[in-house]
Amino acid sequence: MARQKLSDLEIRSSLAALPGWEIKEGKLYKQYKFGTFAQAIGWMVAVSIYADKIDHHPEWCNVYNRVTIFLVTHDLDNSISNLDVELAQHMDSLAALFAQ
Ligand code: H2B
Repeated sequence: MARQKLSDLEIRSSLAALPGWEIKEGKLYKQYKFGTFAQAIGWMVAVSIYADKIDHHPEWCNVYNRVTIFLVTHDLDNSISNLDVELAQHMDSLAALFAQ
């Protein structure tokens, strides 16, 4: 799918439908807290399969049961694109399958 830079208005309206997501350092940002380390890693593996499929990869960091995420599009001068929003939506859907 093509990457397309989003306008500030498009980013704001996308955020309205993405609970817990915010803009930090010019990137889409969220921190998830799972019940256990295994749930956090299981979710990361599920997300990885999807991220690779759409060729759009998160910047993320895991510490025990927490995962900190930053999403941005390097190919578009580090702007926020439709693929960042799509990946954020998919992360939330998959998180619902893992206990938090
Ligand atoms: N992931 C993210 N988050 N942003 C990108 O711009 C990006 C990517 N570009 N994954 C892709 C890979 C690009 O490097 C390859 C060549 O398609």
